[in-house]
Amino acid sequence: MPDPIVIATWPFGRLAAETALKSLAKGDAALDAALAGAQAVEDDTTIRNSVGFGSLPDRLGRLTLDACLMDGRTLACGAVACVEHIRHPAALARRVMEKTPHVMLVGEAAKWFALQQGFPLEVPYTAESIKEWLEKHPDRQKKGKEKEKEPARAASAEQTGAADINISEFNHDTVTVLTLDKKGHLGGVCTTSGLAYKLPGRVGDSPIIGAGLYVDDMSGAAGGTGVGEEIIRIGASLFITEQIRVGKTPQEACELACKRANAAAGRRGVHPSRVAFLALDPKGNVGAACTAKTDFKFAVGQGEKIEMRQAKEIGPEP
Ligand code: SD4
Repeated sequence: MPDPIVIATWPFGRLAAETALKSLAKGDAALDAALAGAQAVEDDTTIRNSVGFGSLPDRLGRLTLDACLMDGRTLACGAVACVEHIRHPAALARRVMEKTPHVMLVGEAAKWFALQQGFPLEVPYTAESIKEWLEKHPDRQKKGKEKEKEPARAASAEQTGAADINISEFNHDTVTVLTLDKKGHLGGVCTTSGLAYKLPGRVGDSPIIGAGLYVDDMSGAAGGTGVGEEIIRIGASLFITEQIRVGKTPQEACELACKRANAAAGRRGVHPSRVAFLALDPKGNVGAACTAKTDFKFAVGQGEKIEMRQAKEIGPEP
């Protein structure tokens, strides 16, 4: 049996990996360990970018959270999307998985279910998150720049809000935690507040099984982070695990997903967005890759050690 292992997205993945590794060392199941790791990041309100309370809200100032999880033993899975005032959306997703016949609950109804399950309603904002949200609001930045633009272009960006739905260094980051336990089972959890300043109601890849996360003991575990629209478009996580199923290594499978994302952007005549993938197979092999300029770092925890690694960038084919 391979040693337990955890991998988790972005520099704050270290906290997730440390927490999950302790849980795996005690003999906890992969899913329990992944959830403990993800929850540690949800609980850290200094992580402003986009996980849990204290992160940056949507365009109208509402913090809405998305999460999902999946158990590689049984393909049991659960998800919540666009849920407000609940501190632990990944734990709520687990209740959807365990207490309902459904896979996903959204919005007000997910909050209603949370209350029914005994989750408290809490205020998700901190003084720092409100200050930063106000200061960096794209509409505010735009005001300064608008004078330089011709009026027609400024108006159309205003109408759709779409011009700002991309990634910069401060508006994103999702924690995805993939684990392999002592018994050789895989688990995965993904939790986020999505892209900062997203349009109200927008849901990205993170709570969508097959897009932001997929976990199957018979193939592998995979997760995504970055611009969710691009990850959904190529069904990335299921694609990666299916590549592992037919013999690719997790590294090869993640690189193939980046090539798909690049090709999909090419077909629409746009530059590829920043997306990143990570994957783990049942033997404990790890892979990760990202599109150009994504600068994707991830944590790998095994034995007593947590190591930060830099993912390979895959640019568009010439
Ligand atoms: C989303 N994929 O909501 C998430 C955001 C993210 O790194 O992961 N950013 O689209």
